[in-house]
Amino acid sequence: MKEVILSRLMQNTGEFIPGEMLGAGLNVSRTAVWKCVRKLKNEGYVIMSSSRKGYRLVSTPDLLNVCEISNYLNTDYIGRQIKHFDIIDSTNSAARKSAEEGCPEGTVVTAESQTSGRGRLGRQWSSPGKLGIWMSVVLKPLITPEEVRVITLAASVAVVAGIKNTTGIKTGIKWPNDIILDNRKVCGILTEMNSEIERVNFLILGIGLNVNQEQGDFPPELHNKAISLKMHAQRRGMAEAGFKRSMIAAGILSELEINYKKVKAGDTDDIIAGWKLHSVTLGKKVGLIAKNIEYRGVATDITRGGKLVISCNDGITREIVSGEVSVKGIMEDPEADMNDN
Ligand code: BT5
Repeated sequence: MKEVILSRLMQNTGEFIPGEMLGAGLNVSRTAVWKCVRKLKNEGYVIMSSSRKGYRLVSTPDLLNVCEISNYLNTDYIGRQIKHFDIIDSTNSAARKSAEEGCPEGTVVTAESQTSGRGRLGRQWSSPGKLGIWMSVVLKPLITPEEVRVITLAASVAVVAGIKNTTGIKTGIKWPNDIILDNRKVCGILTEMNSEIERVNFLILGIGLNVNQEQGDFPPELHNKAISLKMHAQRRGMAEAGFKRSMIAAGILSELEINYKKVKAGDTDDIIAGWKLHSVTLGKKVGLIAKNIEYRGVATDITRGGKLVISCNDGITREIVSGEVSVKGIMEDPEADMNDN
């Protein structure tokens, strides 16, 4: 009911709507409508009430709920169903639960903050309240687990395009899933799957994007590694007040659907080309660890299947499927990543 009332208010922003019209067809009393409006006001919506004229929406808060995101969304199915939480352990865990319960493909889980946001290999993801985009998308592609890699690449390309389209900020991609801004990490992507040997049952694509944090909002250990879009913009004397997260989230979801449709149609050349275009890894000196052995070399290419090609100093060219690759000069401390694993 709250969502219907909010969307009616939003469709008529700036105009008064009588209480009966707001609740029309919902089979609810005027008091129930009033209580609902009070709940919305508590969430940060500024709504004027007049006993004669009804209710008028004056301004909306920056929340990652379905009404706010739908306002900017341009998709057929990704993000058409959104489960929004004020606080949750991890949107990836909630999305997995929804997928297990049979939610439709494209369902998105968003949260204003996460208490146990996670990265790969059990690492923590800092997710403070209302400052970033913490969201997970449920996908059900008819592919093998092998092919999932390309979807992570497609998601990286979508994040870069979504950020560019909505804020004008250009970011880069560090293989395979870090989005980099001013040599620091602005976004991480965590792909988790439920699969059998030959077939993926569902994928959870978790996206964590730092939007409006200030330096002090990050834990000290991330001060040299992490950045938000707002910190970048402030350095350039723009966007003092921060960015609208719902608009950026919708921009990313819209780009994600475009890329996901390409992957489903077997058209991955475009994705790989987009990835190469924005890569901060290709052409750089890299370090990598494979089977506990450390190699150094230069990243030269990415294969159609999403493997990173490294021309190693020992004269051998290796294709890397996963694992950590540190890029010299990106995120200050290339050795740290290598020792993490
Ligand atoms: C990632 O892991 O980069 C994937 C992060 C995915 C987070 C999203 S949020 C929505 C969804 N729900 C979840 O529970 N997770 C996903 P990885 O490559 O392993 O990087 C983790 C490392 O990044 C940490 O060990 C820190 O060094 C660093 N880190 C943690 N929080 C950060 C932040 N907010 N910004 C930048 N770096 C961060």
